[in-house]
Order: sequence, then C-alpha cells, then structure tokens
Amino acid sequence: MNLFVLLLSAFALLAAPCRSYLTVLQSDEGFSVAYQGRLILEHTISAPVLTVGSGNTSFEQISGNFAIEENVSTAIGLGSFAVVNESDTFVQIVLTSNTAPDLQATINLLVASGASNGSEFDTVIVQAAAIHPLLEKINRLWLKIYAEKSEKIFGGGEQYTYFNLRGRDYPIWTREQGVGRGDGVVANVSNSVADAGGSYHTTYWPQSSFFSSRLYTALIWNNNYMVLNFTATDYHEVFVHSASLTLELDYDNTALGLVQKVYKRAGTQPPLPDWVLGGAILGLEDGTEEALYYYNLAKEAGVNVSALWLQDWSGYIQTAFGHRVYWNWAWNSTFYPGLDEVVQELATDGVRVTVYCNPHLIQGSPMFEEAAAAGHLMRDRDGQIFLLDFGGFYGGTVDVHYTPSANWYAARLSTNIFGLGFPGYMADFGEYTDINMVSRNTELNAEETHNYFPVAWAKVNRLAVQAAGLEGEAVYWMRSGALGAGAAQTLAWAGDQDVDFSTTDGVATTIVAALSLGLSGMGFTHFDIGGYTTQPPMVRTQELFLRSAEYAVFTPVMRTHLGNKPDANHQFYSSNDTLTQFARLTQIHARLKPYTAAFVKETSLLGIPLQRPLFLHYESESQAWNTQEEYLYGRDLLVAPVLHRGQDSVDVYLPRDEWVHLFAVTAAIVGPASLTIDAPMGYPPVFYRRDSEFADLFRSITDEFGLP
Ligand SMILES: *[C@@H]1O[C@H](CO)[C@@H](O)[C@H](O)[C@H]1NC(C)=O
Ligand SMILES: *[C@@H]1O[C@H](CO)[C@@H](O)[C@H](O)[C@H]1NC(C)=O
Ligand SMILES: *[C@@H]1O[C@H](CO)[C@@H](O)[C@H](O)[C@H]1NC(C)=O
Ligand SMILES: *[C@@H]1O[C@H](CO)[C@@H](O)[C@H](O)[C@H]1NC(C)=O
Ligand SMILES: *[C@@H]1O[C@H](CO)[C@@H](O)[C@H](O)[C@H]1NC(C)=O
Ligand SMILES: *[C@@H]1O[C@H](CO)[C@@H](O)[C@H](O)[C@H]1NC(C)=O
Ligand SMILES: *[C@@H]1O[C@H](CO)[C@@H](O)[C@H](O)[C@H]1NC(C)=O
Ligand SMILES: *[C@@H]1O[C@H](CO)[C@@H](O)[C@H](O)[C@H]1NC(C)=O
Ligand SMILES: CC(=O)N[C@H]1CO[C@H](CO)[C@@H](O)[C@@H]1O
Repeated sequence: MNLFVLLLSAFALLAAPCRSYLTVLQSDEGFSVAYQGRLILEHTISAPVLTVGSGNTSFEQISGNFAIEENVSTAIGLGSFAVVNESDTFVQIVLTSNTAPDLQATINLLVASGASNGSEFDTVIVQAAAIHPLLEKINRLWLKIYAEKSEKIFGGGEQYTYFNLRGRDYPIWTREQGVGRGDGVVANVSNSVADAGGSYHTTYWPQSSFFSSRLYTALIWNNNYMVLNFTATDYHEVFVHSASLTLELDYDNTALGLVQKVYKRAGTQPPLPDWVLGGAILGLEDGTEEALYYYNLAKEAGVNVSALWLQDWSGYIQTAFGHRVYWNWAWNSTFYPGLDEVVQELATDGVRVTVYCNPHLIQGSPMFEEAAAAGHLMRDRDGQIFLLDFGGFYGGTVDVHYTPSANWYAARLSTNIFGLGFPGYMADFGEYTDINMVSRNTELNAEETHNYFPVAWAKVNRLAVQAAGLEGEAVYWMRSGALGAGAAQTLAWAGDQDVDFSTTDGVATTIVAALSLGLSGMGFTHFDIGGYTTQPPMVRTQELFLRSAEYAVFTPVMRTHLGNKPDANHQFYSSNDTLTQFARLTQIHARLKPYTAAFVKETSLLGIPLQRPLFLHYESESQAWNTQEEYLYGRDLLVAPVLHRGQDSVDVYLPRDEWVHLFAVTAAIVGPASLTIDAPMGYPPVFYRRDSEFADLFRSITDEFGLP
C-alpha cells in the first residue's frame, strides 16, 4: 500500500513542521544518512549499501513445505555515488556501478509527518530502485541498513525458535513450520518422508517487518520473496526479488511507544469477543454423541467451558496421517445428528459451538463441484484446476485473490457457519499456494500470489463475519499470515507443535511465537494445549498436557486439541486426576476474566500485545531484553511457565517492581531479582505486581487456588 494513501485515510497529514530531520554526511569515500541523529545508511565505495542483479529461483512444494533454490546470476554493488538532493525532509542519492556505468539506482529518503490521536509522528520512507536501459533484466536487490553490534532484532512475524533474530537470516515465505524443525531425530524422519522437517525460520506467518532495540521499526509492504538477513554485525540486509524496494521506518523514544506504532502502521485488529476469555474451548470430535459425552464429563468435573470445538463437523476421512476432516464446509447431519438443537441446548449453559474450515475443498465434494463449475478455484498454467496433494486426498483452492470468488466463499462460510449458530471456527491453512497456481487476479505475480494468500484468506473470514453482522461476537483463529494479516484476524494460534517438550517444535516455541508476533503488530494469539502433531513413537504425556494447560491459563484462549492421533495422546478426560486438575485450571482462567478483558481492550485500542516481552515495561534493565521463556501477561502478571520435561523449578527474572506469587502466600519479592522458584504441578511461577489495581482479584485466586 502506498504510504500516503495510508496516512490520509488513517491520520491527518500535517503541514511539514520545522524540525531537523534528515542529515547527510559525505566524503570522497562515502556517505551516511541519519534521521534525528540515528544512522540509517552508511555507504562506502568499497562496501556499498545497494547491490542489484538478476537471478532465478525454484520453489518446490510438497505438502506446504518448500525447497527454495536461489540462483543469482549477477549481483553488482553500486559503489559510486552522488547526493543530488539534500534537505531536512528529502534526500536523493544516485548510485552507479564502477564497472557497468549504465547500471544505476536511486535511493530516496523522505519524511512523512502525520498525527494520530493528537500525537505527532514521522515516518521515514526509504525507496531504492534500479535504473538500467534493460530494466526487466534486473530482478534482485540487496539493501543494507546500518546496524550496531549490540543491537537486537525482534518480530519478523511469528518466529518460533529464536526471539532475538540477530545473527541469522529469515526468508519471508509462508509455509508449513515443519515437524520437528532443525536436525533432531523427529525433523530427520519428517525430512525423509516428505521434506517436512522444517528449520529455525520456517513459519506460517513470516512478516516483512522488524523491531529494533535501537527503537525503530521497519515495515516492508512487498509480497515478493524476501530475506531479512541479520547475520552481519554492522548492517542488516534486505534481499528482495524485485528491482525496487520501499522500507517504512518509524521511530520512538520507548519500546512501549514503538510497539503501538507498529500496530497502527500494520493495521489495527477486529475485536476479540468477550466470551472466549472465560474458560476453555474443548476440542472434541467423532459425532454428536461422543462430543456431548465428553462435554458432560467436563461439566460434571467443574470445567469452565466457553465453547466446544468440533473440527470434524463436516465429516471425516481416515488417512495414514490420522483422522482427517472432510473438507466440505457444511454441517454433516448424519455424522452430527441434531447439532442444531445441541447449539440451542448448550446456549442455556452459556456454552457455544465452534467449527472448522480452510481455503481448500476436497475433490468431488459438493462445495468443490460448485466452486469448480463457477470458476472459483485456482488453476495451473494450462488452465486446469490445480489439485494439491493433501496427503491421502486431493483438494482445490478457492481463489481468494479474485474478488468475486472471495465474496462467494465469504457468503458461503457465513451462511454455513454463522447461519447455523456457530459463532467461531478455526480458519486453517493459507500457506500451500504452489508457485504454479494461477489466480484470476492478474495483478499479482506468482510469488505475491503465494505470499499474500494468508492476508486475502484472512479478509475472506472477516467478510464472512461482517456479512453475518457478528463483528465483536464471532471469533476465527488463524495460523498463516503476512504483513497486514493481523488487521483481518480476530485471533492467531501457534499452529501445529509436536506433542513434546522440544525447544525446536514443542510447547516452549509458542512463547517465542507469541512474543515475536506481538512485536509484529498482532497481540492476540494462543496455542493447542499439549501440541498437535504426533509422529510415532511420540505420545502426548499427562505431564505435557497439564504443564501446557497451566501455561495456557495465562493466554486469552485456553483451547484443547485431540491431535492428529487422539488415541496416542493424553486428553483432558484420560484420567480422573487430569480432569480434576484441568477443571481447576479452567476455573482460574475464568476467574481472571475481568483482568484479561481489561487488557484485551488495551491491546485492541493501543496494540500493546497481551503476551509481552519484559522490556516493553522494563526497558532500562538489560535482563528484560534477554528472556524468551517468560513474559508479561497484560501489565501486571509475570508468567514463567514450566516448559521442560521433568522440571520442577524455574529460574525467573523479576524486574524492578514488587512481585507477589499468585499461588503461594509469601512476602512480596523486590526486583530486580533472579531466583529459582519451585513449580509443583498446577502451580507455575506466576507473579503479580503488588501495586496492581487487580490485586484483590489476584488475592482471591491465591486464597482459592494457591498452594495448600
Ligand atoms: C540453477 O543453476 C544451475 C546451474 O548453474 C542449474 O542446474 C539449476 O537448474 C538452476 N536452478 C534454477 C532454479 O534455475
Ligand atoms: C536460471 O539460471 C540458470 C543460470 O543462471 C540457468 O542455467 C537456468 O536455465 C535458469 N532457469 C530458469 C528457469 O530460467
Ligand atoms: C487518545 O488520547 C486520549 C487522551 O490522550 C486517550 O484517553 C485515548 O485513550 C486515546 N485513544 C486512542 C485510540 O489511542
Ligand atoms: C539429522 O540429519 C542431519 C543432516 O543429515 C545430521 O547432521 C544430524 O546429525 C541428524 N540428526 C540426528 C539426531 O540423527
Ligand atoms: C546473509 O548474509 C550473510 C553475510 O552476512 C551471507 O553469508 C548469507 O548468504 C546471507 N543470506 C542470504 C539468504 O542471502
Ligand atoms: C465458571 O464456572 C462457574 C461454576 O459453574 C460459574 O459460576 C462461573 O460464572 C463461570 N465463569 C465464567 C467466566 O464463565
Ligand atoms: C458425513 O460424514 C460421513 C463420515 O465422515 C461421511 O461418510 C459422509 O460422506 C458425510 N456426508 C456428507 C454429506 O458430507
Ligand atoms: C473416574 O472415576 C469414576 C468413579 O469415580 C470411574 O467410574 C471412572 O472409571 C474413572 N475414570 C477414569 C478415566 O479413570
Ligand atoms: C524532488 C526534488 O527535489 N528533486 C530535485 C532533485 O535535484 C535535482 C537536481 O539537483 C532537481 O532537478 C530535482 O527537482
């Protein structure tokens, strides 16, 4: 999107005020450009800021996993420079190759001023564009942004392995995040089967934006393949498949101020309904009778239930991977008889029923046939419907890029889901778009068709909600995304973790996911309690189920998932002991609702993520920038979950404040302090700020649910 359009639509443009903005320093050897004293570019003839070139790339797709082979045929650094315009608010530099003088580029830096809710802000726009008589031959560009050695980088969408992205490169290409991830046994087995192992950077929601500890953020509205490269010590490099690149840089004096700018610039979110905050969404399946049986078990045990989640409401098929949903998004009344009446009955308990859908339709199903006949499915380069192999069956993909098809799908989902009284669903997938899939929207190239798909898919879901008039009442949760997707999603979820404690693909990764997404402008997320993917001989243990449930209490939505192999997994109903312990945890979640609701409101309004890194509030403490296994939940709760097998204590950093243990009657601890805290099952290290205005609520939780 064009920045000025954005500024005009969302904010009032100011007449350019007189402040000192851009400054250029130059010598015979090079130049630098700074904004209010903060360096942006540092160029020398021998180490140019800009390289342009050409190449080609293959993207081989198997089940949403991509093998990407990059072939760079030319890459020419543009060393010679001339600063041709130099004012406070506009700088233009022309760069020229020393060896090929007809190869040039311009870099423009301009300051756009705006105001939001009475406060002024500036955005520095950096535009780099190649100039060449045969411009079509230039399709690769590398731009270096000044960096400091000690600088930390966060965001990049939903990253799972490393919270601080510094020292590594991050391809921006939506895909499966991988089973196992890295080079452990699980990933190796996944690789041998379907190239599905994944690595530290593979994610459903890569985002072309980042958040620097130098208190600036960069947003890049470009859906071509890109690599955010943070490996070098003195620069960051953006590599893009394009002859031009635009970065929008926003600055602030505090991390807390900056995260709010990210939110406003990336797009504010539709509201998260209140009803999801008070108890658990129970993932159940296998028909009406089975689902109601477990619901009643839960109810009798005192579980606070906000909703049932019936992902196989449309039917199922059995594949080698496990029990799979039948991808035809309509109520299957033979499999779920009387579900319409169940919706009414459960409403009297204050319990809702939620379902499932994705942008694909199984070949041969009624919706597939309807979509195919009306031209709503994506095609291959020969004009045939593109059938993707989903492991055990084939499916078509709705052309969400093409407005008439997107509208058709939104209307269908709205009728089939909301029309039957289901106020929510998992809106799965969004990452599988093969490079050879063709949309009827001809404005997008093949890479954009792939990378923008999650945003277009999110918009379909929002349209479906709006068509039903249910904004603020309905929820859909998504895993795929890109810059701009947050503005069309009510809630994210962390995708398919393994049912284990691994740091590469287990429960611990969901904290990194929440924190990195939060600094990318998406403040509401949650995860499958106990994980999803079971790859034999892996099984979900009671310990994993309960440890992740006790951590999920401190996320907006506690939702269980039976997993792809329900029988191999410990479930909330697998033992009476689990059921009792789980019930207690859902009661704590329900009890916290007034607190959660207050901060959900703040997140919607301001964009301060619900799960937040410590440094947003304790910026001056270096430890607050280094934690990736603890977080603040709202302003007043500090959560340090148990994330490792057999662990019964947690090393916790408490920043400068007075902290009271939520589950133990002890004196307040004065931070900053690093402590080892005992963590018996059911009592994870969670602290509240003594000065919190919710202290009474917290004390009531200690009284009722604290250690005996
Ligand atoms: C990359 O180049 C090599 C030869 O230089 C070639 O074998 C390979 O097919 C190319 N890959 C792509 C994606 O074009
Ligand atoms: C990609 O480039 C390589 C060499 O740079 C060339 O051998 C190959 O044929 C090209 N592939 C395509 C698909 O253009
Ligand atoms: C706008 O500013 C006012 C006063 O500073 C504040 O009360 C209000 O919450 C702000 N609204 C938003 C949307 O930021
Ligand atoms: C997995 O495969 C990688 C690459 O082949 C290898 O380096 C690694 O040792 C393997 N891991 C295990 C646990 O076997
Ligand atoms: C990232 O930059 C490093 C040098 O700092 C380079 O070795 C690496 O190839 C780059 N990664 C990509 C994907 O271009
Ligand atoms: C949780 O369950 C209890 C007991 O049924 C009920 O009183 C309470 O209202 C529930 N809380 C919420 C937030 O639904
Ligand atoms: C309903 O679900 C059952 C079980 O998966 C399946 O056999 C049947 O084909 C489905 N019916 C419809 C209309 O989708
Ligand atoms: C739970 O306890 C009841 C009786 O208290 C018993 O009938 C039932 O079998 C137990 N369930 C499990 C899963 O152990
Ligand atoms: C936008 C702008 O100010 N462009 C100017 C840059 O400098 C050249 C020559 O110095 C002018 O011709 C442009 O008008």
